[in-house]
Amino acid sequence: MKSKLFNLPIVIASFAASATNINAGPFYHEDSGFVVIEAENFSAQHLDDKRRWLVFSKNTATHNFADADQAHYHDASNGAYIEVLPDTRSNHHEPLVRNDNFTNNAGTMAVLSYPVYFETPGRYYAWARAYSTGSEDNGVHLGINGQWPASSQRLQLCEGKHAWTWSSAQRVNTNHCGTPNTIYIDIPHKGVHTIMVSMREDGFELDKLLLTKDKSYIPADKDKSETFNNPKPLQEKTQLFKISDYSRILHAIDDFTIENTGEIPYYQHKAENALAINAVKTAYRNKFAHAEYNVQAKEVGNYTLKLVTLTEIDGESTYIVSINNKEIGRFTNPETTTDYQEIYFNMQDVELTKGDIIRVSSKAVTNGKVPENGGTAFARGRWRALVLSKND
Ligand SMILES: [Ca+2]
Ligand SMILES: [Ca+2]
Ligand SMILES: [Ca+2]
Ligand SMILES: [Ca+2]
Repeated sequence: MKSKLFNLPIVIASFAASATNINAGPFYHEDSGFVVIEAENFSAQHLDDKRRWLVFSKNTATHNFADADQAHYHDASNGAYIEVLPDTRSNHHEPLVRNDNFTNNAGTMAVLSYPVYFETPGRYYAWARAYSTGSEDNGVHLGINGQWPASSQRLQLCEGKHAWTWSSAQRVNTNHCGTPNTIYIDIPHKGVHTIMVSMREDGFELDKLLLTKDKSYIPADKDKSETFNNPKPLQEKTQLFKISDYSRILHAIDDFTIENTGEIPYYQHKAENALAINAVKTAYRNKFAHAEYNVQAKEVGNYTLKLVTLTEIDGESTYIVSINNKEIGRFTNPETTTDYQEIYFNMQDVELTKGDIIRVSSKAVTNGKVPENGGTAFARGRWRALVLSKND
């Protein structure tokens, strides 16, 4: 079972490290007309019962497949490469067996996939960095999206034996070594396309692929680094941190109506996305302000309600939730040393009917701890949301 090890693509450290990127593999994109791929970072391999691309690096275990040469990872880009094995035809004395150790039918044996996002469609000249030690290990097919265009079949190396060598030559009947700079792939439109590799001759060793829109570009040595898709971090939420299982969030500012009953009003504290009481006005202190929500037909059902309030250092406000003037919850914020921490108060088993009026009330209070203008500062009864979680 040791050989199974060979089948695993190398995982790039930067992709493996992030917990929020667990499913991300080495996905490529075009960067300014270039796509650079480490061959060992393929996403998938198919049709590999007879021949299979195996990854070689300093971490590779020994194997017992037919193979005429030693491993060549020392000079390989990224310290790793792939070879399609077994290699039962390493020289022309060994018999050629079609669809076994050789195939001119591109896309039928040991097919690798590399998904790439292309911003720029058009013609890309394709180069392969390969290592050949004989005459029967130096041809490979390239393709795109399951197609194997005539322009990208039979990539061939002749020169540069026993060294990692770039080639973009296509083998033709009149020149078995291939015509230099003739392999190309046309990208039909902007979007994700799968660049593909398949076996032509077993024993082929492939280190790296380079696609360029620049016909005169000639890669050298290990050339450019891989062109990875490098997404920016996703936007994380900055509020309602612990709300993860809900049917509907009723936002204090957006969904509640500030009740106009002649009692004290709320104002909208936009920066904190909360309703609040302007406790600068002494007449607004120690009295309840109210806001209401009218239950819609689609919200009828049995719920757990969660009131989200915000702590304030200068007082512990009281909150009341009622439905049709019947109180279903009364809560007081805990003491805090940090302003605007979210506090969650639960109300279980709440039946909501169409037309019900949900009212949230709160009060501006002081705990006498924060001096202000000869007196002490008041908490403003801030709250952010009422969260509805439907019970099954
Ligand atoms: Ca070998
Ligand atoms: Ca061979
Ligand atoms: Ca070989
Ligand atoms: Ca490589």
